[in-house]
Amino acid sequence: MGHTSLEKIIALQKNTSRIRNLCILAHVDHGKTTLADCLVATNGIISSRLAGKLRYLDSREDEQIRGITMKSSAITLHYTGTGENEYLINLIDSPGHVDFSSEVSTAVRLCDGAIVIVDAVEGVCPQTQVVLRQAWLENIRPVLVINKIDRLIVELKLTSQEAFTHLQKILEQVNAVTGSLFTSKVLEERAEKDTGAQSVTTENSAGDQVYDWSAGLEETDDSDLYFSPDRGNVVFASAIDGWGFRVHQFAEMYSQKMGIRSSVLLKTLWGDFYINTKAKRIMKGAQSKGKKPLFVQLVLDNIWSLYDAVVTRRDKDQVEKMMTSLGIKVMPRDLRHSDPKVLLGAICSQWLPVSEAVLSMVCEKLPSPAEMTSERAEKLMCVGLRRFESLHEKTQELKKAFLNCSADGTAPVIVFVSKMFAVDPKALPQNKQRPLTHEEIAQRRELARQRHAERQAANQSAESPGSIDAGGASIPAATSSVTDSLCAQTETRSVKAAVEDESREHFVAFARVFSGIVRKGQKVFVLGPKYDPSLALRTLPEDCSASDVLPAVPHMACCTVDRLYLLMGRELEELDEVPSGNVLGIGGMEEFILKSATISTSPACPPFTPLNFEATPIVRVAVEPKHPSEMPKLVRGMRLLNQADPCAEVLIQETGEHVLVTAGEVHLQRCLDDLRERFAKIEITASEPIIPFRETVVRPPKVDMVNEELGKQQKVAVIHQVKEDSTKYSECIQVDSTGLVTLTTPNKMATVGVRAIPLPEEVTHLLEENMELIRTMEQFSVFAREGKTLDINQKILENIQDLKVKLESHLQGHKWRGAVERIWAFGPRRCGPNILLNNVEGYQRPSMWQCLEKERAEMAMFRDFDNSIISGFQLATLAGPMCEEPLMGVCFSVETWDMKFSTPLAQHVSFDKDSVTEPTTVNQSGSSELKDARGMDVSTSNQSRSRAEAAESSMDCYGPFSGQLIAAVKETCRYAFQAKPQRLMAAMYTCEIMATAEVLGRVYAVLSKREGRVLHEEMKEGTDMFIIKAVLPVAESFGFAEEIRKRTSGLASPQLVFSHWEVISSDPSWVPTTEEEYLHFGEKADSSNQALKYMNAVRRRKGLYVEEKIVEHGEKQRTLSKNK
Ligand SMILES: Nc1nc2c(ncn2[C@@H]2O[C@H](COP(=O)(O)OP(=O)(O)OP(=O)(O)O)[C@@H](O)[C@H]2O)c(=O)[nH]1
Ligand SMILES: [Mg+2]
Repeated sequence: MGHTSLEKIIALQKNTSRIRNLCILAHVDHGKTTLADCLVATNGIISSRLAGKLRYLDSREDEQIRGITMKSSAITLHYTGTGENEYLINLIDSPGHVDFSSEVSTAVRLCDGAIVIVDAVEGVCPQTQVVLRQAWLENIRPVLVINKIDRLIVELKLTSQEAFTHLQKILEQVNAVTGSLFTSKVLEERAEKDTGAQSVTTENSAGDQVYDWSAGLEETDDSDLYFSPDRGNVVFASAIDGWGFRVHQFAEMYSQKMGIRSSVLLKTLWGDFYINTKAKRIMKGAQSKGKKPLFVQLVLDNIWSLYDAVVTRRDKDQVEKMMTSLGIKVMPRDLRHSDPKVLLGAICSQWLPVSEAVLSMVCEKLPSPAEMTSERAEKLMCVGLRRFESLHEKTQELKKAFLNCSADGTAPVIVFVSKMFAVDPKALPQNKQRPLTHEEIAQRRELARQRHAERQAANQSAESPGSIDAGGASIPAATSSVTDSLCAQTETRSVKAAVEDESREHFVAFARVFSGIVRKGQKVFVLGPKYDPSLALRTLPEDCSASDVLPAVPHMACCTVDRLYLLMGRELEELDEVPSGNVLGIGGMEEFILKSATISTSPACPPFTPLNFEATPIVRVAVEPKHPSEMPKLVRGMRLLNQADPCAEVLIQETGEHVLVTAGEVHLQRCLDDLRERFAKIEITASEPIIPFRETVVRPPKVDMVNEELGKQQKVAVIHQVKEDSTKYSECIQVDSTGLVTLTTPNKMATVGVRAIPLPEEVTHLLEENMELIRTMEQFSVFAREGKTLDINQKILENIQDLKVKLESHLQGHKWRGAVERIWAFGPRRCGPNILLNNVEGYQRPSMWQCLEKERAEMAMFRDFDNSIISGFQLATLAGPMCEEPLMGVCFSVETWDMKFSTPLAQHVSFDKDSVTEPTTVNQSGSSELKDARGMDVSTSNQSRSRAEAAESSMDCYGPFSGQLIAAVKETCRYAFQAKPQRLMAAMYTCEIMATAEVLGRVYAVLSKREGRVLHEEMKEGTDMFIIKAVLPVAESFGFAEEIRKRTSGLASPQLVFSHWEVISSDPSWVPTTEEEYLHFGEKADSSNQALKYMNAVRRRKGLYVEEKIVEHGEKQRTLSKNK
């Protein structure tokens, strides 16, 4: 606990305006945990000598070994600012490594502000941009710390003047990122206003409302947004040496010395100003006049000379002189220490303590929980596409609770749990051995004495010993049978009881109270992310509470708050109640919450918007226990892991494999370690990472493999080959030379003709990016079919419109005329990057884009079995013919769809079974024919019933018709796909590698060995570092970071971020066809084909047939012409 008592913290928790919830965000290794150490040391939790070395918040062993943070953890600190103002600071340290960026999201959600750290040497890095964006998206206010300034002095050996220019550049870079975020937001808002105004004018036909069109970028005040030293939201620091300052500290210091007003100094210290000593005036234009800027002269020069004296020259006299002028005294042992950094630390921590600079900035510049903006409150309350105004009235009322952040007992309790973390049961306060206070020791002594006396009395009266009163507050009940009077033994027993409980994994919910007071033992509602308050309010009685007996409501559970904890880094302290505005831990929720949830006493509370995770889980491995009998343990362990990690996914594949999906290699390693040592506690083996691929078709290549143009002749040969292949197909399939595949269902009732067309790359990208929008459209269509309407937010409608326009602009040309309007479905899973196109003559179905239409078009109707076609397409796109991986960037155009039968009876048979595969198949809008069929069915005579049976039995051998149609469509799509040149697509990472010139060559070597491609390379200004941006296939990335680190002796360490899918240019099924190719590759063409290798590896893993010749000829193999 350090030197602040629990009572003090509890008292501070009640004063909402003095609470600051903040997280530390930065790129990996920029010094977050080191800075956190310095702040933690101010509370005496760790010694200030160890601050920066201990990395106290990296409590896991692997975090300490690897030197990176892997989870976010919170600690509560007490700070006394100027004027005896006391603050409570809930500090959350977050990881910077991309693999753990989901942990950043969980941290940011609970905070009101963030300290963004930037390394003074590396400057703005990819993750810095990401975290700034995350802070922005969550509407939390950032402050900046430029850290590691010592490196500019010691490593880069910059002069103070050079350092100033360098720091200015960094600040510009950071502000540029914020600026771009801001601009995009303003533009978005303006667009929103525009449409708002339009609707106003259309509604208000008199036109007396005047709308100010000029509102825009120029007018919006953005000055508060940027980081600027004179505004006090920037700290310059070296966390490791323990110093840091804001310019106003120097302004005050010099205003006395030089007799210049501190406000003037503050404005001019950071900028192009210099001091004219003769005139004693501050002048502008230091740079043009070749003068030393104020910041260099008054600030940096002091620091530079201190480093020079202490670290570089080790000039004792000089040091002593400086210390006396600063009025600092250090301990003699620090003065004598052989490591100059110790002395430096001792001086700096008194002169410019970093903790003071950072904490005072945080308290001044970051908002308290009570200052929640209305924008943020609405954002938190509106899940996805809902409009705030469309929420239930009672739900809307809760906005007040958010804004007030009131901690009085009557306010509804609203708590958000952003993650669940596993805690070692030994670390739980209830299981911990507390050092006893003096009174307690005395009390125990007294008790023991009493017991001793009792026993003696009992012995004397020759009676059996009576039971002992264990009701004393400090003696747990488990010791009731102890007859020995020694306290120590009592203690060990209680510990034992706790150990028995250890087999259960304890989870603590990482949460924050947004309104009300949570109390131990309180009954609350736990609301899942899909909970819908308006639905629940309809079913629940008015003014009900969680303690009532209530009917079951989906995604809602009632539970009792078991335990409340104060999060203190590695430790937890138990609390009885936590008022609004605080970060806390809640115990006993593991049964009710999987990863995140909203807790409230009001059923009107909406679930919070889901956290937005930046990382895409992409690396998957199959795990199994070393001893098969331990399977149940593994299953349990995986379940716990799933709960404990915000980003890891655990699934069971159809093959029965247990698969773990993680964000990257480091994350994977951590998950496996957790499984082994914590959750499953068994030995496990993990497969090689399962690498995802996508399958696609491309346009026929114009050149062959040796870059010779393909003539007509060869093209004809290829077509012949397709024809030859088609003889392999069963009789009901026809493939024509243009790739149109026609297939008839086994019962000969329906024929479909499908052609596969590659989608332009931009379209695929667009579809991928807008998955959510497509899902919304899909949902809208489903609702529309059921006759319901879905209220979609205006902004989302605009985005859909925008998507449509973009699609239209990319799908140009003869082939795509009117294609966007004729989109039938997207797939797989109805929202993927493939398109099903309706090119059936005379079939006008309701458009995909009907949510954009003001009134519904009456003309268009669904044909029967429309849904079977969609289902077939979904299946076909989910697993392609090459290696059963999902398709991407393929358009299936349905060109013919003939149904031979129209007798109502046959339809009746199929109608009934149609709904087996797709519950939404039944359409109400169009199938009047179908209704007739049913109507007739009711009144049919026996005769027609027997006809129906006959019809049914005649089709029985092929199964229900809709099923046949689904299978037929799927097969047609597959054949159509195969009729085109097929390619695999590989997942690609991007990485930014920073390396010095000496190791550049080696970095390139590793990259090219792993089929990476350098996108660009530039020199980082002011340093000797190069920044290389490259892309690398995920399939080749395992061990990449490690290899780079080794080859460059740890100088470069890349971070891999999933970026996109890329077509592998080589054809896996390629065989030489042209003369040149024969000449070049030999007739066997057995040189390595990367795509084929990948494809076969996937097929082998999935247990599919792999076409491979092991030995081609019995006799000694010929030496073929040299391959490339
Ligand atoms: N020279 C110098 N090194 C520093 C400074 N602050 C931190 N470091 C070093 O930078 C390395 C990374 O520091 P951490 O505090 O672990 O960085 P982090 O941002 O928490 O890293 P992650 O949590 O993994 O993202 C450590 O070796 C620190 O000693 C500083 O001010 N100057
Ligand atoms: Mg860290």
